[in-house]
Amino acid sequence: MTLNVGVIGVGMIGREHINRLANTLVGARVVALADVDAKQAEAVAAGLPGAKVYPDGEALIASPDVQAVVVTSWGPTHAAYVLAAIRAMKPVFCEKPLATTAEACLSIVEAEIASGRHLVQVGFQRRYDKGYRALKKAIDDGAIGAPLMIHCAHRNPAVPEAYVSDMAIVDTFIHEIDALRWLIGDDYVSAQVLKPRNTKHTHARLDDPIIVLLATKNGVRIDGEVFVNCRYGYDIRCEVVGEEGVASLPEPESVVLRKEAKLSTTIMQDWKLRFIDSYDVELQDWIEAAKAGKVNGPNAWDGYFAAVTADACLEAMHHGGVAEIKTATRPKFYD
Ligand code: NAD
Ligand code: ISE
Repeated sequence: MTLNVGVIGVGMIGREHINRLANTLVGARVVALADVDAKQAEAVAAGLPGAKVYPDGEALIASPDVQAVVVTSWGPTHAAYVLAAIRAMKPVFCEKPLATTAEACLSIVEAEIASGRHLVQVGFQRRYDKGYRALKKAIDDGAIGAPLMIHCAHRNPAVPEAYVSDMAIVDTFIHEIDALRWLIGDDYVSAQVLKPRNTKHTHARLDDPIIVLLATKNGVRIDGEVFVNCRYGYDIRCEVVGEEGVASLPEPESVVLRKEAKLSTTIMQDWKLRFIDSYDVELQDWIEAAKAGKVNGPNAWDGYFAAVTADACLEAMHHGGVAEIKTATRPKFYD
């Protein structure tokens, strides 16, 4: 069976996902598009035989031609579309964030439980990255003993003026928030944010770099650097220190050059290329799971947990000190 997918939001990541659904992956076709920028939606539909443009996301979700929904519109619009998809009992893949407030995420959790079906997946693609999966396997196999500390970094070469301090948490570090919790199977209890001296490459509304400190229920301590004007490349680093050894995220594959008395490899510049394989695997897995009426990837509870953690990081960043991370009790539905 081919899954008929409707995509809401045909911006940057929306077009990337449409392209992989239409040309790279198997088992799905894009039959419907919606975007507040109708012209843009029409332009994308022109390259997709049989795809229809709907006047808004709600109409797309309600259409009997649409069996499953991908939400790639702006973050503040996600919650309403995800709730509408749940009401229509249609599987929905929502790019991060699930919603821009923890309360809205919790209302999605409650609606999904009330529907009695697992319908919601959140776009935390690092769980599908080959390197992160190998790292998790090493930890789960006991290769380094019990984890004690994680040192990680999320570096981008540069960001535009529109990128402001909060985005370092809610757009950027949010990936670490989800990936690290999944990596070690442990929940966070507190957050703190340190601000080193700013790089001269930042602007007035962005503190860059920052260091986020997280503590987990089992006492693991995490330090995560977010440095979005590092200049040299897009660089994701993660080192887990355990009782018996240390496990590190592998570097992306790159040819090693020996030339002019130097040994060198290339560092990627673009996050889309760094995670291209994980986006493919993530959406292929979602297609299969949606057909089987399951959710294998990050679910609504994970989206909620990430939102509560991000809120605590923001509180710590704005007011200093250590912010407690307190969530609702995890419902059995998500066991
Ligand atoms: P974008 O601005 O390029 O595209 C967003 C699109 O949504 C635009 O075309 C806009 O017109 C449309 N839109 C806005 N409001 C809408 C509404 N109410 N209904 C329908 N369409 C609407 O943004 P983007 O970079 O593609 O990001 C989209 C989402 O994907 C964000 O939530 C972002 O955080 C997430 N994202 C995730 C990753 C990842 O690595 N997982 C990477 C980039 C972006
Ligand atoms: C961007 O918003 C993303 O979601 C990318 O996956 C991330 O790695 C990048 O640094 C963010 O800015």
